[in-house]
Amino acid sequence: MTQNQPDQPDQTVLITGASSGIGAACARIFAAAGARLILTARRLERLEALAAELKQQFQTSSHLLPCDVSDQAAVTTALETLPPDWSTIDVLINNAGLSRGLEKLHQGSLSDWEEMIDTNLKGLLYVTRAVLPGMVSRNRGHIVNIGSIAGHQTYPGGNVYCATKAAVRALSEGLKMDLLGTALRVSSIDPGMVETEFSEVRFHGDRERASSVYQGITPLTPHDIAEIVLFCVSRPAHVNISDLIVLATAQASATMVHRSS
Ligand code: NDP
Ligand code: 8X3
Repeated sequence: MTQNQPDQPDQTVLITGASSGIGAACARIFAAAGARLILTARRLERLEALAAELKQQFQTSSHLLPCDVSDQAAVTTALETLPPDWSTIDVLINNAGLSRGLEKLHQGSLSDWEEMIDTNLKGLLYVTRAVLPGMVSRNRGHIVNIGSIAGHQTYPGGNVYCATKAAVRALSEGLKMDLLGTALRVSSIDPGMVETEFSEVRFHGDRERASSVYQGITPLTPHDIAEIVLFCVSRPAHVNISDLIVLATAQASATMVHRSS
């Protein structure tokens, strides 16, 4: 499956936020490529259903790790107590994340801000801190962070969400620098509009408002992004795709979208 040992398809890939959207699509595409999967998210029943599907379709071995990435103690314990045959992680896909609200900063909800910062930024750090030492000691591994166009360009009401994704971009850059001289690779994949549960979560379950986000355009699909993640991971060992912005054809920037009426 991957660049380092193409003759060993059974690399172990840990995907955060595997219960939905881009994370679930990554699970499917890496399973099809022959990977073993560590699937994490808070909703265990969804992970169980996904693992059963992948077992049936691709004979995939999955290890389920129900976990809230914003709970530092839970993350550390979960990763420290992995069974020995699951503790060598080759690829980490830091995908778990969310947006909450689209209010102007002076009207924003502090709990929404905290949830975004704790998940998108601190959660990514906790998981990475727990997984990375093993990769460094083996001199082998690939970290893929799912950033966003929002980490490159801020949009009205995006304030704190955009700040967390700008932070993810800075962390990806910093990590690449810190790992210079090792064989480890770091990639940031930064999508624009992808139709997932993202907008429903942003608007606290308001499905009508969420679906209006994608009205009149053909948005990216989670599978589109998963294909790109797999492409990054399967490049030859000397190729590090550092940062990729991926937009729907109908989107030109964080704020410019062409909608057919
Ligand atoms: P979804 O809402 O469909 O999926 C989000 C995933 O993150 C779920 O699996 C959810 O699992 C998990 N998650 C959220 N909070 C936590 C938490 N505290 N602990 C563990 N897991 C958590 O959205 P997407 O697939 O769209 O989002 C995936 C990533 O892609 C996010 O980082 C998002 O910011 C980014 N992104 C999305 C874009 C889009 O337009 N959709 C564009 C650019 C980037 P559970 O609730 O079961 O814990
Ligand atoms: C998600 C895409 O444009 O809503 O990161 O910020 S956007």
